[in-house]
Amino acid sequence: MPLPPLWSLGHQQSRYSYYPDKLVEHIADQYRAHDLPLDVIHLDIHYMDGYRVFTWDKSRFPDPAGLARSLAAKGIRLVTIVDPGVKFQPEGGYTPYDEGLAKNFYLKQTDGSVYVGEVWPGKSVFVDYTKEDARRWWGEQHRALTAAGVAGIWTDMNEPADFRDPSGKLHENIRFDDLGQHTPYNGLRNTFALNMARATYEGLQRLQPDRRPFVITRAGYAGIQRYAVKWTGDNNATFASLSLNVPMFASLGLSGEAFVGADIPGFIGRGDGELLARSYQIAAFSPFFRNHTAIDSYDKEPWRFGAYYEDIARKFIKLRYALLPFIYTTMEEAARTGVPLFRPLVLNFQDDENTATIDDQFMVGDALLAAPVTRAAQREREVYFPAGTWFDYWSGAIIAGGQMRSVAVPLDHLPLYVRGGSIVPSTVAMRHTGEKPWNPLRFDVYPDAHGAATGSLYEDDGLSPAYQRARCAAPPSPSPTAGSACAPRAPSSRRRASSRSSSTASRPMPCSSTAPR
Ligand code: NBV
Repeated sequence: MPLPPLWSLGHQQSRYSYYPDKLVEHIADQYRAHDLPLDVIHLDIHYMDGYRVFTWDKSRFPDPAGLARSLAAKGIRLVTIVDPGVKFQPEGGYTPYDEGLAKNFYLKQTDGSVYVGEVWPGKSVFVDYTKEDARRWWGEQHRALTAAGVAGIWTDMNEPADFRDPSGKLHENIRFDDLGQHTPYNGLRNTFALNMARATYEGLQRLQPDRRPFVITRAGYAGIQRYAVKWTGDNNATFASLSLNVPMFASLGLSGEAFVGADIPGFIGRGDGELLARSYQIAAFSPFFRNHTAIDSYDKEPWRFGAYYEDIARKFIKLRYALLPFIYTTMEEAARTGVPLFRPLVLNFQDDENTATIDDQFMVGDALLAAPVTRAAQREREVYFPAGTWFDYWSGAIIAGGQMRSVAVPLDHLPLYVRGGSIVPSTVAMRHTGEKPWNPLRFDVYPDAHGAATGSLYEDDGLSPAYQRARCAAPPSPSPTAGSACAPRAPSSRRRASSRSSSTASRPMPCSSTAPR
């Protein structure tokens, strides 16, 4: 996957759907008033004029650019949903439909006619993204959104969903152009979302060459990570659904999709404060970090559940922001190597057979081990510690590895441990990722049994694709000198540090924040 913009690792809020613009402003203001960090608000399908993609409903959003500017002043970006179904409007008046038709870009049937399905706008047509010029054209359409200041695109319904004939029988007549091979629909359907995401990603690259694109997708195919972040779709607001997070994120990560996440605390159904608290404890470490809810569902912003639960959500949202130096560094590793941020234990401890079946604990990078709670009313759980030395993240207490332990899990507590031998960079929580540089920058050193520890810090502008030019040609130097693998003035830098102490400390030893910046 490409390195994402730093802001896309921040906390995000969505609803099906926030409108009008005043409500969006209100949500942003509530976030700030409640001292809850937030980087993004998502606009779901009701921002469009009659669900016509690449339009704005002018009564709900009379001045989208003004809204984006006002949110930007609060450090919040806008992401808008874009569905593949283009409203079938033969009577005219909808330019994207007319243009796509004139250019012969829509999926056709064996008799040469355009396939007309049905999605939110009613009768709809679908772009044949196997055509390069159609992909380019689709990408260009996003100008209607980026020109208004939209920072990212959320592609949905891209299986593609079609209400006309859920059996798929009618689709048997559809042919993809597929470089003139006219491949039957079923032969390429699974690549529809991949090619749509590619069209979107490359379109954003062309429209905003100085920005890293941010695209979210529901559907995908091998290679989707090159273009889009995967969220796991319409989950239930239940503990049963929450318990799937760890196995799903870990499996997606092992499949090359390192940037993944699920709707917090769940899309369908009500969910309660306890579920919200436990959801945030996992989501704080899932790369994509978004609260979202269904159209007919209860509001699920953290303050809707009462102060007690809101406080727990805040604690974990702030933990996420404080750990961003570590998380961003590990995402850079994922972009460079494919090794994900969110890992099953078996990835880090491949020689430990006990880890092979653990799907209710996870590693965050190489350093952190989390053992979340995914059952209602659970106040104690077993945690497995692979061999080595472990530090309780909260108390600093040392735990010997190679054992199973029972730990107390009050609702405000996530069992979180640091592997001895790690150096974890962190900063202070902020209202949004762009509020200020990571200053103070803190390095917590957790020695192994020999008193040694290593860790990395990756920094760049967080926004532009300049990192691709500046990426170090050589792998990071294992020497303790910071920044030795990159030229000092390069726009990005990865520093690797080691530390060796003569004794094993009973508490992590915070280094000073005076690292050269
Ligand atoms: O666009 C509306 C929803 C969206 O909120 C959700 O996140 C998607 O997974 N969308 C599905 C279509 C309707 C679902 C009932």
